[in-house]
Amino acid sequence: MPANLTPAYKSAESAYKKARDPKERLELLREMLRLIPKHKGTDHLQADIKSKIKEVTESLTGPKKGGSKGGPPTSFRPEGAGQIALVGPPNTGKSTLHARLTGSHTETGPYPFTTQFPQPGMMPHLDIAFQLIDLPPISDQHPIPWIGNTLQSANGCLLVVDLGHPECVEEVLTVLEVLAAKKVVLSERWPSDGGTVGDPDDPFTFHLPTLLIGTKADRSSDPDADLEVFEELTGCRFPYLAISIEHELGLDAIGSTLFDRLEVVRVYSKAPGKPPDLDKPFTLRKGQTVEQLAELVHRDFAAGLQFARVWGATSFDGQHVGRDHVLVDGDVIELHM
Ligand SMILES: Nc1nc2c(ncn2[C@@H]2O[C@H](COP(=O)(O)OP(=O)(O)O)[C@@H](O)[C@H]2O)c(=O)[nH]1
Ligand SMILES: [Mg+2]
Repeated sequence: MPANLTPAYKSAESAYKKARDPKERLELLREMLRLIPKHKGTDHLQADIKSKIKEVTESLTGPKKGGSKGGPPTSFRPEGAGQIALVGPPNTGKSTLHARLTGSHTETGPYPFTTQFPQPGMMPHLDIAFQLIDLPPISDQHPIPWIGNTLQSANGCLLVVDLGHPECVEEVLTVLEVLAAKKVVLSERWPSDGGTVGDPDDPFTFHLPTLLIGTKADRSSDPDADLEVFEELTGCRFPYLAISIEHELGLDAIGSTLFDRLEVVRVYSKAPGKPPDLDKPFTLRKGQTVEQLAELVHRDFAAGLQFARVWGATSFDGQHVGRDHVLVDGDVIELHM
């Protein structure tokens, strides 16, 4: 029996697929459930939506333990220029990397499964920051019930591997399988490649842009060659970087790669008659407009917006522009209400 989904339902579903904030996703899931035509042909989809609602609700309050709610939260509202999850097998250096890049004090150790719960932190890059989420190792021995849901708020992930470890290839293939079973597909496509392609018939399969990170490069004579061989053996085509915490190698490239691949655009706001605030840019994505900046500055600004003035690389100084004007990195904007 065909599902015969209505345009209103489809629009809620496509908003859900784009949403990153768990609270926003929860609202959109409820809207999907309200709007979905209630008949036999949508039984499966209705059940999927209900179980998603349960999952996201629980993730916001912490995982259930012994029937009662409690424990740390397992999903996070994205902050900064993008949310990036640290994914990988045990002992590859995820927490060490997280601590080095964010200044966090997440536990690290020479034994597996030191990290139990997700740990957010901010990683500065230029005058912005990315949110890095450290995660427990992914393996088939220690299932993590909330992992699929936690990853859904991410804009991308770092797949952290230790190429010096003899079982590296098998372990990473297991990570990919475990995630696929949770409907999370690690994808080599980033927004800079035109974005990931989802399955139009399955709103709950999630494609996560992935950057492969080969750690402990201090132990290898040719870490880039190792990564190339690794991709051949696994059939993966992720963009990759070799790094070492011990030798401070390749660390800056992580921020700049994320910046480019996510197509981050920094925009500086300015009040009329005042100098621009060059300390704290707003972060948008390539192709976003004055209207989307206004929404970021204040919820009600977009509605009352009359025009804007722009100082930047693709406009003459103080140029008047409308709400559909596309912003570029480094633009200074004055919003007129
Ligand atoms: N030689 C070397 N060891 C590292 C590097 N990064 C992490 N390690 C070590 O790898 C082990 C596992 O690190 P940890 O961050 O706890 O791994 P996680 O399980 O992936 O979070 C620790 O003993 C770290 O000191 C590195 O760049 N070089
Ligand atoms: Mg760890």
